[in-house]
Amino acid sequence: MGSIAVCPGSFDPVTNGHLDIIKRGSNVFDTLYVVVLNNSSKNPLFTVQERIELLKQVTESIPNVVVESYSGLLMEYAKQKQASTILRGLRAVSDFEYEMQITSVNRVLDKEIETLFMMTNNQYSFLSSSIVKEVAKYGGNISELVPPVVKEALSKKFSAN
Ligand code: COD
Repeated sequence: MGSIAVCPGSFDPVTNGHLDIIKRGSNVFDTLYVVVLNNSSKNPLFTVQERIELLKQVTESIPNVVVESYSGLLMEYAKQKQASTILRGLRAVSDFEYEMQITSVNRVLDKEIETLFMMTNNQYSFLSSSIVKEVAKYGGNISELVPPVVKEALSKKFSAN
């Protein structure tokens, strides 16, 4: 069995920053599960199914990436997949406290599975799903921030509202 990692997130929606971490992660691990989970402190714009569809479309050329969703705890999912590693992206110092908190909780839940952090590509250090939604909502140009299918999905969402 090769190396297995899980890249968890809300992905509401997937951005070029996420995609960069997913691509680089897929070069490091034999199999990378990208999993859409619930973050109870966020109020999502896209349904889980919509987020999965977008992730599948933007990762279809990466053969060792598998996209799924899970409604329980991240560590339960990782155990089911026999993953050795949780892969997270780090953007700025502001991410640190939050990441340290969830990593510490996850370590209490499972001591065997390690969390690894990949530094953002400088080009995407400012980028988040929230920023993208904010710009798209007011009709700004998000072409450099998200893949074309995501741009289209966002304009549909906001024109429907
Ligand atoms: N550059 C680099 N990395 C980035 C960028 C960028 N521009 N943007 C985002 N990332 C990284 C993030 O740092 C993160 O590692 C990943 O991409 C996903 O980001 P988000 O914002 O989509 O996902 P989060 O932070 O909302 O994910 C939180 C979880 C859903 C993983 C968490 O809430 C969770 O595990 N939920 C399941 C329930 C659970 O197990 N809870 C216990 C632990 S809190």
